[in-house]
Amino acid sequence: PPADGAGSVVLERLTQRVQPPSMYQVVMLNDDYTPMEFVVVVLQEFFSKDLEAATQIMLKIHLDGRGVCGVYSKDIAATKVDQVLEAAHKAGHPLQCVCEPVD
Ligand code: NFA
Repeated sequence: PPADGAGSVVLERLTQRVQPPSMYQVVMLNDDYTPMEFVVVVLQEFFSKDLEAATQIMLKIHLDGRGVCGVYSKDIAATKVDQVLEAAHKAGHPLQCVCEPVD
C-alpha cells in the first residue's frame, strides 16, 4: 500500500477496529407526508428533547434529508427505532428511521 494517502486510510479502517462499535446513532429521514408536529412530538416523547431542541432537529431533517435524534448503546438504539416506527405506523405516517454505528 502507498506510504501515504487513501490506501493508508482504508488500511486503518480495516485494521483499527478490534471491537464492534459500542454506540449507535438513531437517524430520522425526511419524507413529504409526515406532519412536522408529529415529528416534534416523537422527538420529545422518545428522545427526551424539549420543544426547542425537537423543533431544531425536525427542521434539520426537513432541510437536509436526515438528522441524528440521539446516540445510544446498540440495544437502546434499536428499541428507539422500533418505537418510532410503531408510533408512525399507528398514526398512518410514512416516517422512517434507522440506526447506524458511530465511528
Ligand atoms: N417534510 C415533512 C413536511 O413537510 C416534515 C418532516 C420533517 C417529515 C422531518 C419527516 C421528518 N410535512
